[in-house]
Amino acid sequence: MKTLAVSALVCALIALTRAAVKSLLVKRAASCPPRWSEYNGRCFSYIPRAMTWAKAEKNCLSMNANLASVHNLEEYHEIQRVIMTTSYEYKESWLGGSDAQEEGVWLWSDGSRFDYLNWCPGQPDNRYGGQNCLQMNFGGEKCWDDTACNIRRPFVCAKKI
Ligand SMILES: [Ca+2]
Ligand SMILES: [Ca+2]
Repeated sequence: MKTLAVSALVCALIALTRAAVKSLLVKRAASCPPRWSEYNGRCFSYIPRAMTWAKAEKNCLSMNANLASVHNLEEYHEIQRVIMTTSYEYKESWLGGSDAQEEGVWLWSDGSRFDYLNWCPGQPDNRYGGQNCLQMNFGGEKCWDDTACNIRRPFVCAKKI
């Protein structure tokens, strides 16, 4: 009788585990909309149409996203890969960083912590006293530069799953 109870319990556990794994797999498959790529709990999309930083952010917002924030080198490489997949080059593109509210205080438009930096050497330099938006894939090192927010760049949107 005891053996029967134990094996029933084991069967129940196996069934539960299978159900949990299945629901995880199903959830995972349905996690990002078509043409968005999933990485580390977020969905990323490269929009090749060049526009100002603010228009780019509004465009992302219309898709329930923000301009992408970046929190480590692996994420940065993933965003570069997403751009490369569409444009076949490392195009200079907007990310969600800006110091428009206060010079030198960088914030991500999605409200996350500015906890990772990949500035190019000598950047951010706020050149001509008016560079408040963050473009990626800048220069030979494909790193970050602050530039004028009203120039037009393609951009990367990101949203949580
Ligand atoms: Ca600035
Ligand atoms: Ca600059």
